[in-house]
Amino acid sequence: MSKQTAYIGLGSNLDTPLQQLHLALEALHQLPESGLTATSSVYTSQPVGPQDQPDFLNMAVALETTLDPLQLLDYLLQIEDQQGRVRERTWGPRTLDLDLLLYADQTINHPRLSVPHPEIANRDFVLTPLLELDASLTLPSGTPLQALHNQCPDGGLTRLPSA
Ligand code: ROI
Repeated sequence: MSKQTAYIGLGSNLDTPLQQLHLALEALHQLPESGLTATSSVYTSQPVGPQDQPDFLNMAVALETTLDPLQLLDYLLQIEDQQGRVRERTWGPRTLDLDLLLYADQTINHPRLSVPHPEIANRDFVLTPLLELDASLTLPSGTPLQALHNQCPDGGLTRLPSA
């Protein structure tokens, strides 16, 4: 496989979220056949879905990798499990969520994986950090993420000062 750029979204709203993000970054740093090339700021965001849960911390990273998308997905699920992710109610709180948002310019419709992430256009907490990484990013269709962001509901994001 040749080297590709993947974009991954990180989110947490349980068990010291900032620490969850830091642990996840360390784990991503250790991935085989891969290198982290950019990390966004961390943002606080209001929960999308049920409101009776804490605010989230969200960020995004760019990863250069020769892993194929399903191999990368398996590593992301492993990292979620290592950090104690328990899948309970749909759209409920979580210690760590790692979403494969974009993989090169590929469109993937696989039973285990949809890329671009199907909710990308509706989620300020995904679009804002992605645009911070690269303001010229587009979907495989050519639609600029900036255009999606202009239409997206305001997610009540606040950028945390960088550590
Ligand atoms: N809401 C926000 N703000 N951030 C998330 O990462 C997030 N993740 C989710 C749901 C529960 C849909 N809501 C979210 O999975």
